[in-house]
Amino acid sequence: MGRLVVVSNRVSVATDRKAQAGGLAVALQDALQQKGGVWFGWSGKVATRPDPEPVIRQDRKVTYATIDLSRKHYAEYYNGFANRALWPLFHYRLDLTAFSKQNYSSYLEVNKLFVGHLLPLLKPDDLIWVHDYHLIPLGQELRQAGIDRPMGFFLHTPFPAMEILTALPSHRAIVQALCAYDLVGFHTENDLRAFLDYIVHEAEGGIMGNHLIRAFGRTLRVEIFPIGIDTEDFEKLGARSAKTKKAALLHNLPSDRTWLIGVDRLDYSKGLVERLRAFERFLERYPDYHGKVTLVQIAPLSRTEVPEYMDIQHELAAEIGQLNGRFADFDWVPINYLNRSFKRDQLVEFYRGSRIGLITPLRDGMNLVAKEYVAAQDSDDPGVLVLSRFAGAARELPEALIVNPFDLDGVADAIRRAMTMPLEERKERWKAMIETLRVNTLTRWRESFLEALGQAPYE
Ligand code: ADQ
Repeated sequence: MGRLVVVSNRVSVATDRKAQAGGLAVALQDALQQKGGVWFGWSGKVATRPDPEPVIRQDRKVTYATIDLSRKHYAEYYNGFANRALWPLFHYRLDLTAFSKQNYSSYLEVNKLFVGHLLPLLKPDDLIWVHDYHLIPLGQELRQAGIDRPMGFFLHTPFPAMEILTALPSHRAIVQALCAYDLVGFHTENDLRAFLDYIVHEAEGGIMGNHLIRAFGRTLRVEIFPIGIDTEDFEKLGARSAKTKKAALLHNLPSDRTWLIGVDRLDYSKGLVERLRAFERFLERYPDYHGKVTLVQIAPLSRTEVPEYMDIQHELAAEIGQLNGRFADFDWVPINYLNRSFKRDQLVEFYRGSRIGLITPLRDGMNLVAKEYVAAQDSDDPGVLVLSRFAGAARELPEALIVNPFDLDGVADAIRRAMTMPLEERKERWKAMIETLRVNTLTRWRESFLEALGQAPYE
């Protein structure tokens, strides 16, 4: 059996599993330790010297290779092209998308550079799995370097509709690069449909059935692999947190208060401003709830060097100030806003202690928080998930209260409905959701992708 080679923008080196909030990192590490292999990517640091070399660390069967980015590449490849062109575009934010030829050149350059450093680490029968929008051209570069091993790519963001994607000057090159892989995975049918639409109508490609397509002179497999969570772990942590009954944030606060929770990286795709406005609409329309409900919004800062992220941070702070100023009382603030990260067990305490999980992104590839919220609930008294129709998770969790985050009245009504939902209905909806999550786990996601990749080449 071949080794596994994972390439992703960031590498999570296995040191302390418990400290890792991200389940994805653990899932990939488990696969790497089982099969042996390499995890290659950016170290997260900016180089202090020119021409940085990878730092190699060996942990049992896995080689971790991380490389610093030059200041120029950090600005142009990471902040410039990945986070100011592809990220907003893939999240349907053409208004926030900034294209530049220079940034695109750096993007290609970094992908080529990564390949140059990866090649000496490869063995003849490796399976190669590349992750996310930062590294789309990596497979094509590997092919050009003569690697003909099975290569898979998984996109963690949405894949945008053709009309949006074609606004990117290099759209054709990007899709052609995707077609250099043997297997391309998406979260949802929507993403896959958008991709196929492009293949047929822009790339003169064809759909051959059995998940196979033909485009740019290659045959590849394209399929959906909805990412899951470690459901069992979240269920266990949820049960444990109920026993300790001391959610760090919640335990000193009035017990007659109902909590709504939102947990998101501070990103414009997460719909935070719209969420606050919807909550404000709820407070305007249902004054009986004044003094009784608080929205706890956890939003650690993210990509702070990108101007659009500074803007959203300011906008959010202003919105919260205005809202709290308008409604707060001596003994009540409507919004509790926390710009920090928490350990997984603390997050679970917040999830479990909150009557409503308010997860309303404007666009999201999947949204794991929605799944984590459900898994952490008490089966005898579960909370209600209010979930945006534009999160990939809505496809798998139709029993949530599905909302349109742009429709403030609709979200306000859903909050009210969740507040008054009878126990029987809450239990019924929760049961259907947890059953799905127990089947579609993170392990299943990883195994099904690797199984499909193991069958390549498909011709
Ligand atoms: P993200 O945009 O980061 O991921 P999400 O899927 O919600 O979004 O994952 C966030 C993860 O970070 C969750 O596991 C959550 O528990 C954790 N997290 C969030 N806030 C935290 C905090 N304050 N402290 C600690 N942990 C926190 C991208 C895509 C998503 C896709 C995932 C996986 O944008 O759409 O679901 O990748 O493919």
